Amino acid sequence: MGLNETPAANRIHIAFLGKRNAGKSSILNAISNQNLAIVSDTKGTTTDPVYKAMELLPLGPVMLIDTPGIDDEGALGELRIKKTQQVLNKTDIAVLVMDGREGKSAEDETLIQLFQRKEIPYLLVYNKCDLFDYKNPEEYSISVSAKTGEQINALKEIIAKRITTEDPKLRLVGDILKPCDYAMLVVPIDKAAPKGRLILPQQQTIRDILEASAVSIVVKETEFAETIKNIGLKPKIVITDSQVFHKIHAETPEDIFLTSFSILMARYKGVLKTAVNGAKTLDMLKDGDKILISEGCTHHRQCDDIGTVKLPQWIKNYTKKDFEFQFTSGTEFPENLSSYQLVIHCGGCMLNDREMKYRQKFTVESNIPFTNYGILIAYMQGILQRSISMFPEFLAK
Ligand SMILES: Nc1nc2c(ncn2[C@@H]2O[C@H](COP(=O)(O)OP(=O)(O)OP(=O)(O)O)[C@@H](O)[C@H]2O)c(=O)[nH]1
Ligand SMILES: [Mg+2]
Repeated sequence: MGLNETPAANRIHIAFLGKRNAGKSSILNAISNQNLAIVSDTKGTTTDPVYKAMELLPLGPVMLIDTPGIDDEGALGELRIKKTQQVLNKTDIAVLVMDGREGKSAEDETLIQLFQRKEIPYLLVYNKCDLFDYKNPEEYSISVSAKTGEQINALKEIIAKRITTEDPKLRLVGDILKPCDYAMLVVPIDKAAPKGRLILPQQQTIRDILEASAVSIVVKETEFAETIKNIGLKPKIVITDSQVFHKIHAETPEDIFLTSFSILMARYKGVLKTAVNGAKTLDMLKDGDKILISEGCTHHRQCDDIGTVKLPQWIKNYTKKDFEFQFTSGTEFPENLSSYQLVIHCGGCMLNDREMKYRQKFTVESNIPFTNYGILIAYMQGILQRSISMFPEFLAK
């Protein structure tokens, strides 16, 4: 991935689904104006989801996902359908593609029900309108021809309209800052930090502080104590990387708010309250209980080390109990959680919002407590209460 490219997690994921031969791959090619996906009149041409990152005007950075036909047959077909459902866990907009001459089938109705159950905005595309008289019968539906390109631009526009914009109430930190407030950001530059840039949560926090007309002062942990002494005006808040949470906690006067980037991200993604409650259940677990530690990415050596080695050790030191740990990484996540007493997830920087929300929702609906690395670590270090006390929803009454 180039330095200036949008990470996959921040792209709007648009999946094309439907029966075999409906023209899913053809539509993806028409939209992207490239021959990315293989097209043929043989049913079942696409056998695995195909991902294509691109800029799609007027939307911006998107991830287009071509999928195998939902009506596939046999044992292999079943596997493909399972894959398609996994795709839906990260889909922001589902585009149901149909052969307009046939209209909506039972399989299509089943897919629509699935979209509704998963609360995924969707639209209906009646393809091959070069072969029938086109009409636009329902809301959020359109007739197009992938072959002639007719209505393909209109399709892009209704995809863009279908995107539910983020809840404007969700802010990283700007909502608790007034103009000209100081916010101090602590960013360690160690060998795990990417070369030449800041990571996304740090960039987004600085941006949000600017939008609140407040002031960011960014320092490494080694200059923090000196800076906070010399700064003159008292900062409203200190936001630190979790790795140096303990040190910064000790060096931040008690009357200054202190939190971490991962806590800000958790709040922004709507998982903070659940994760705080989840962390507190650690005290109630018994010897032999099963804990799932789930990592969203497969290639971060540093995350891997925290998840599989450090975290179990810290948990053991804190609880003095013996738990059974199980681990998953990347896109795999158990379909049945009933054997676990706690799920601990990474911050999810490599997963898109929808996938993270799905995992949280699924865990909570399975009646299993859910928390994440940063919040659990803060809890075990006795800093959690302090680091959420500034948010309206946690303010002591
Ligand atoms: N006339 C006409 N034919 C089309 C149109 N779109 C696709 N086709 C044809 O329909 C057939 C199936 O197209 P694909 O894009 O491979 O369909 P798919 O939905 O990806 O099919 P699977 O990968 O098998 O699930 C091909 O022969 C296409 O050339 C269209 O708008 N008009
Ligand atoms: Mg295909």
